[in-house]
Amino acid sequence: MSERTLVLIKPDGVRRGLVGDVIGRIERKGLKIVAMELRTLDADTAKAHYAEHSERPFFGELVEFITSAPLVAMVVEGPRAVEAFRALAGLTDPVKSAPGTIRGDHALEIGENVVHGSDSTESSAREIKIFFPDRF
Ligand code: DAT
Ligand code: MG
Repeated sequence: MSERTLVLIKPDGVRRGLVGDVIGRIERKGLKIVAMELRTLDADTAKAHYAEHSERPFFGELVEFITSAPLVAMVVEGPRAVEAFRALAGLTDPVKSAPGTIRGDHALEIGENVVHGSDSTESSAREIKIFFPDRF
């Protein structure tokens, strides 16, 4: 019944000191952090993670941004963890995202929306393998 999802606190979130806020929300919800690391991504890892967006016009900026400074990568576990974290995060566009969500409370720009959460269990399996190979 339990699922795993890949959560990233992106470089804007780390730079702005929002790591504690995001972790607090995950923990208060009852989800469990089962792996966590602060790291700066190389371009190949970033491109692999965002492969589904490789043809989009913003792909170059996306890779540049996500590799620009340290991020926090974690594996979060719990019942319906994928959907549960997406609900905590809010919508991709922070302005459309309800207050009370991470993006709704902390961001204004689509390109700097504080967190990533896998969008399905297929995506989470793929993404967890990129960030934490051999761990799960
Ligand atoms: P999400 O992060 O909500 O899963 P996504 O997978 O569609 O959203 O896009 C991945 C990231 O790419 C998103 O968090 C921010 C960036 N992005 C998406 N759409 C964008 C756009 N129209 N302009 C600039 N950046 C965009
Ligand atoms: Mg996505």
